[in-house]
Amino acid sequence: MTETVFPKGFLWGGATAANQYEGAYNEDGKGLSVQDVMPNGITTPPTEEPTEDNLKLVGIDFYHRYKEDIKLFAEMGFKTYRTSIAWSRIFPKGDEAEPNEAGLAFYDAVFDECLKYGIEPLVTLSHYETPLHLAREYNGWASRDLIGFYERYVTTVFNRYKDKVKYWLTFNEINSVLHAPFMSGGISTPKEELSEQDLYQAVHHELVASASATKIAHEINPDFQIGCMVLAMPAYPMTPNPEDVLAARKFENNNFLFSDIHVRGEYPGYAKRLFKEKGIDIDFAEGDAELLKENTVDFISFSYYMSAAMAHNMEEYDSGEGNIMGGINNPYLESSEWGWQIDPVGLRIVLNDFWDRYQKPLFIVENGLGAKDVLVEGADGEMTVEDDYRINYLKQHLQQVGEAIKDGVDLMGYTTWGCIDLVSASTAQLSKRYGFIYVDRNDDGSGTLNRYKKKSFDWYKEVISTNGESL
Ligand code: BGP
Repeated sequence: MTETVFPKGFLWGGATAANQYEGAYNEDGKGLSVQDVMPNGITTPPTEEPTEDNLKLVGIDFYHRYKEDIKLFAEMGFKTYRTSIAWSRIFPKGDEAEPNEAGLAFYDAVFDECLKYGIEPLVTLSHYETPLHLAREYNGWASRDLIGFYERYVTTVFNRYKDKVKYWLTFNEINSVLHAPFMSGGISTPKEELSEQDLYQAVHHELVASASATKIAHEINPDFQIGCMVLAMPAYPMTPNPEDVLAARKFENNNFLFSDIHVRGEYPGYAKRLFKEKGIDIDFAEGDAELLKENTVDFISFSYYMSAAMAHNMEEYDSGEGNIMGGINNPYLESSEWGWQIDPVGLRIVLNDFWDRYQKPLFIVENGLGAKDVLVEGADGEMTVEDDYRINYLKQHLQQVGEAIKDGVDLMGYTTWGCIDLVSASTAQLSKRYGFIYVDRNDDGSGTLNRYKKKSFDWYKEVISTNGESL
């Protein structure tokens, strides 16, 4: 780009989640979360107790190294930093009356450290880390009881951090409850035994909890900006056959359903039809409809990793192995080492779709390339990673973001996923790396935990310092 199209004050930064990098899983009063019994990612059932092979128990030890890490983020020039609060640090079991002071103090220290460098915290309240006790005793978000526990938790942290944090996200990728009920919703019933009724009812509880959190937040501090967070995935028809176009639309609607309710405050007509056809009858408690309608979000945030190709006759095609929500292998796109199809233009499409649909500010809070990095000695004698593939990926995506801004999209910011290497959510491994900063820890748990700047570190630093002009 010869001149920047990114607005003044654009929030450049990076994103993480507590369970994937903090470690210290049982320190200072923290209770267990669902992640502490998920050593193998989403496809394998949870273990009874935490096991040593679970990389998340130590993570990348951010809990003890946050000063060093935030300093590196500041060196890159981050304007914002997305992290989550581990609910089980604040309410170790999730249902007790009083919070854990040591947990609250930890996030005070983290946010203070960010603010010291002028970095605005962007905080996810629930990022795949429901307290395990709530999962085991209540069946997680399948139970309406979770709404009350969540309200208590968010009220506590909103009050505590009201002068430190302005931007909040209620639930990470809320639509993922349908695909990963234990990880995303703390639902202990095995997936095969869950009906769609159960799943959509659980989502309803989260949507009501999100609206309630939005209400509480605005009462505590009217300046708070509350966002929803959805996993975004545009869908393309495999052919111009109208039946394929319709199949693609239906797939997209399965995702829009969530943002529609967050932003417009009511279930859309197509959802009512879908539920009728599937025999789903959502149990609305008294006041739910009003709460949803009156407490819509201030902005829409989303993760973007890939698009999906759809047809009415899916069985006749090769399925896109690796694509998180399924779909057909798109012959026009390349794939990452994990089979995730790479589609920068899809990001422009998704931005325009959201903007046209809602006319509310947008925030890209996850995007990036998971890759197998190799640590080598750089020209200056320091260890580094020559990650030109990551630079290319991010550059192509950001150029499309620039196009979307030129299209008229109102975008608040962009945070790359896993700005420092962390444990992967789907595979629970460390070898799927996203960071600008390499962390010396391997899938077998070995490593010094030392941090090294990758080539992309300086590249991103320049993108930020030129407000995107260097792209
Ligand atoms: C999103 C999650 C993140 C993150 C990312 C990358 O779905 O919100 O927690 O992990 O995906 O996925 P993975 O780690 O599986 O590569």
